Amino acid sequence: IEITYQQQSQEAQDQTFMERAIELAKQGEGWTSPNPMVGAVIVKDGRIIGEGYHERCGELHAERNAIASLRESAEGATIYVTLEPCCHQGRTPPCTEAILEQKIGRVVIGSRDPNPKVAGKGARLLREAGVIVEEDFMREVCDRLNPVFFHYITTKTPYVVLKYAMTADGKIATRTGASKWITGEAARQEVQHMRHRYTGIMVGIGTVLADDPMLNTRISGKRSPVRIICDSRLRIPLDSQIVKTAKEYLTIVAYVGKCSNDEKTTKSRRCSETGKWMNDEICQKDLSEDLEDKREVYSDTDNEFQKKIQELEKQGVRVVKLPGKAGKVDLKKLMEYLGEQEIDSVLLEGGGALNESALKSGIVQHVSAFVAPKIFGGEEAKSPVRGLGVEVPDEAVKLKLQEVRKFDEDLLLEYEVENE
Ligand code: AOF
Ligand code: ZN
Repeated sequence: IEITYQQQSQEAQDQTFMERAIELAKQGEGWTSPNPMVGAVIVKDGRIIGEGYHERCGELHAERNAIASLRESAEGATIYVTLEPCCHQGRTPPCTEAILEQKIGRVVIGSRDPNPKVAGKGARLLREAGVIVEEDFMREVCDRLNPVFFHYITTKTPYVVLKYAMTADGKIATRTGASKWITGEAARQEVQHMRHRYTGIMVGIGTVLADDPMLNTRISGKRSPVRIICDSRLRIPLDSQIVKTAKEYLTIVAYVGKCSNDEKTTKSRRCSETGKWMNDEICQKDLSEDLEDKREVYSDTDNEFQKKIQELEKQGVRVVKLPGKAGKVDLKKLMEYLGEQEIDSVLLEGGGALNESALKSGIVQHVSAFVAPKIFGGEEAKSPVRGLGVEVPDEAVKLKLQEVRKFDEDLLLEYEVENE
């Protein structure tokens, strides 16, 4: 009975300290990218003697920060860390070394680190050095800290969050296009937090032309995201808010180029509004996306085009030419490019056409859908995802409900996307 009691109390203690480590990890939210959020707590004789978290990419890891806070020896102590300690030389030296140097006796780990440079090697190295290592402790809770990191480190492309606010009947605007506001103050404040949390924010050129948005974070002390505009034909106005503030907020405009074969291309393209093929001949055939690509030859040698690029660059915009897919920026390629720029996550804020392309191309990992307690009605009133949509329910993009949150009377539905 005595032993059972002790075991239970040890487990309860472990939980308390891991919870503290999780709380610490969260303090790095929005600042650690492309690194994970990690917290660490060092405990001796049931007392916390050191704690820390990963504050910013390039700076010390959680374990080393916890060690730096020590005011006494950690020999024989337990360290609780929300992620497997690293064992590689990255921007900073391996945490396993620091743990061994301190002669810490036990390491309790939450999440596993899928970084190929770590991936179990950190835990093994500690074990081989004689340290007691416990893995997967409160793993699910710890894993919830870092879906972005887990995706980015394994795919090298950003974790994309599709976010929209709609009425209870699925409208993002009224028939006249008015959309201010769908949700209330508290929900809109949460969107501001999302902009801090994710590294990039992306919209289509249609949204820029219609709303002239800033796409920044309007909470002092918070980070603003890198702004990414999908603008295949480079239509962004030089006097738009985005361009005017590009020196202040990093801004990437992705374009495809002018189609040298424009007439032929428009003819053979399926109209995204009506779903009709613009050319009956091709309508009969199954026009694969590859074929569409071959049909379209893009060039940006046009003088007018070059001038626009120069002017945008002068204003501080980073203009990036990408391959096209059916006349639009190939989103998979764009994600690869953003990944190379260490953009580990993207908040996708519409519009409906870009949302559709994003879902279709399989780049979306998560959906954050706000639902406001009101009904707009109207056939002409837009919904979050445009295009043709699927033909049968079986073809739907499948989601897995993760969490339901409430902001006053608005709901926030958090879904993971089940990409094949
Ligand atoms: C930890 N504790 O607090 C963090 C870890 O370039 P570096 O040196 O910052 O290393 C980044 C990698 O280290 C990152 O990809 C992930 O595998 C791990 N992050 N590990 O033990 C931490 N932030
Ligand atoms: Zn480390």
